[in-house]
Amino acid sequence: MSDRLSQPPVPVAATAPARSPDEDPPKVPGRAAAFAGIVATGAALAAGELLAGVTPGIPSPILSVGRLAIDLQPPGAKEIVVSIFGTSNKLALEIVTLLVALAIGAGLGLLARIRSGLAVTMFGGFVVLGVVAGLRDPETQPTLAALAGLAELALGATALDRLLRLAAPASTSADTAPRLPGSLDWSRRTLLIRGGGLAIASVATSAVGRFLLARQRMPATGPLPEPDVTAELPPGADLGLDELTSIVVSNDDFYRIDTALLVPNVDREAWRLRIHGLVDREVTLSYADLLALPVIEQYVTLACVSNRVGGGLIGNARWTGVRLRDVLDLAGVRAGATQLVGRSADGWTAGMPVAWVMDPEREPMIALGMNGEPLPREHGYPARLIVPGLYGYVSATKWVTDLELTTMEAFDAYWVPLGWAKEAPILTQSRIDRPQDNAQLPAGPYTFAGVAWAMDRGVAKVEVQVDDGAWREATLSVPISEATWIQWKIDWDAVAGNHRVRVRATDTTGETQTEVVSRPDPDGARGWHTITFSVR
Ligand SMILES: Nc1nc2c(c(=O)[nH]1)N[C@H]1C(S)=C(S)[C@@H](COP(=O)(O)O)O[C@H]1N2
Ligand SMILES: [Mo]
Repeated sequence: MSDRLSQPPVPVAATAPARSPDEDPPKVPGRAAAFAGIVATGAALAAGELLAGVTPGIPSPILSVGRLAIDLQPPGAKEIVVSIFGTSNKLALEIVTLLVALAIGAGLGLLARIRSGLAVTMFGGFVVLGVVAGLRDPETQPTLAALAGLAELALGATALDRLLRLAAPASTSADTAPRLPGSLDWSRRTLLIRGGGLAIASVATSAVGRFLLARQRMPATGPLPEPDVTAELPPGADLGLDELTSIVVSNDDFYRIDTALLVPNVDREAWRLRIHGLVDREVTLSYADLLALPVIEQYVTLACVSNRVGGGLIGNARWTGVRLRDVLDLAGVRAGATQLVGRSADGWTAGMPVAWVMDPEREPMIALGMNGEPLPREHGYPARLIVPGLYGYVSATKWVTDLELTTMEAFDAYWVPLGWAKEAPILTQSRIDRPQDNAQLPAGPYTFAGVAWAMDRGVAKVEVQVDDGAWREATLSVPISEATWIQWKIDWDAVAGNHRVRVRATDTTGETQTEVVSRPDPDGARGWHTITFSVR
């Protein structure tokens, strides 16, 4: 005792016993190590988000790995994910990706207690995975991505090392300090304060990064060309009932389906469309080259194969653009070509029969505008395919940059190996918009209404059945064309009780929808839409 007191004061750091390299590091409690791993991983990811936001060409690690997960998904996975999370499935995927990364971080923190070199190496391995996943995006600049990866690794490894040091039970000073039972010792409190601070800073940094990333991708639009051929809505095209989906869906309300976590950021001036494969001469067109062709306008209803009976993954818009056949003629389609493959700026593909595209009965187009505005970025700016009568996944390539003429046998597009049909014309369907399921209506006169479609054959009739009554034919809106949906309505005298209403459409080939409701895969949902409601 007296010996100790008589010693000259020394700096605290110097009292820590020096360790030789082969000595075991001080034992860090497991929870503290996992915490350190999570915080360090979060800091590295946050740095990645910030760098991606500040510098175009640097990929966001979370988005890159999420995109990889989408592309590597097993058949059927999308159906399950969409049925659980609906249209928030992309946000859900990002959150899951983040949680998995943080869980791995916890594991690395634990590993670092025993083998810190191995933990840092594995940390580096995950950073490399993130960078490699990012390289799959054509907008990524490899050198910048690699430098960003190094910075993320350096930050993560440093943070892990510092936090683990804090977590190590302090030697002399803490041993001598009196401890209240149950209280945190000083080193653990420092770990929580520093680690918590770093975690908060990481969340803030990520938010700034994402804000900047979104700003990078602000619409870079331009004037839409004046069409040489305009499309008019015939009088009576819209029945104008409230709660009934309008015959033309606004760009803001139009459904959106794609595999892109980040909407591709395509510059109209730099954009090119290459047409190659089984053609007489390969051509590459600029946006200005397209505008040298006649510009047309037409209404076409786009439908998603994943739409369930009664679902909303369908919409009708006025598209402005050039005829796809005019573009293909510039290259000259060779006789042996049976499949046209559209490829997007982010590597997605759709494949459709050449015969479908070449049929003079319909007018497939390269759309540049939607409802009188340049294509919104989410809907394919600056150019996309619109092919009447085919589901979107086999035709409607957004951000299209490449058209390849090949054979049906030679190539399977994106969704085909995942269990979806290779050829997918849109099935005849009808939907009840009013009333909504489980609605309560007052007794008295009521009008049932909805939409029906059979692109691009056209709807011949829509029939409605209340309870077990007779099928009655509904009044139809004036069709815009066979490439679009129609609205239907039918009056009814609502009587008290619980009721069921069903709808079925017949197309112009005479085919009526089948009754039994089936799942969307592999080639579109079938079955009559049914609504139950009560009148009191
Ligand atoms: N590049 C690209 N284009 C794409 C897709 C995609 O994932 N990537 N999805 C397709 C699908 S499945 C549909 S239903 C339509 C939807 O178009 P929209 O989002 O403009 O409504 O786009 C098609 N075009
Ligand atoms: Mo789709």
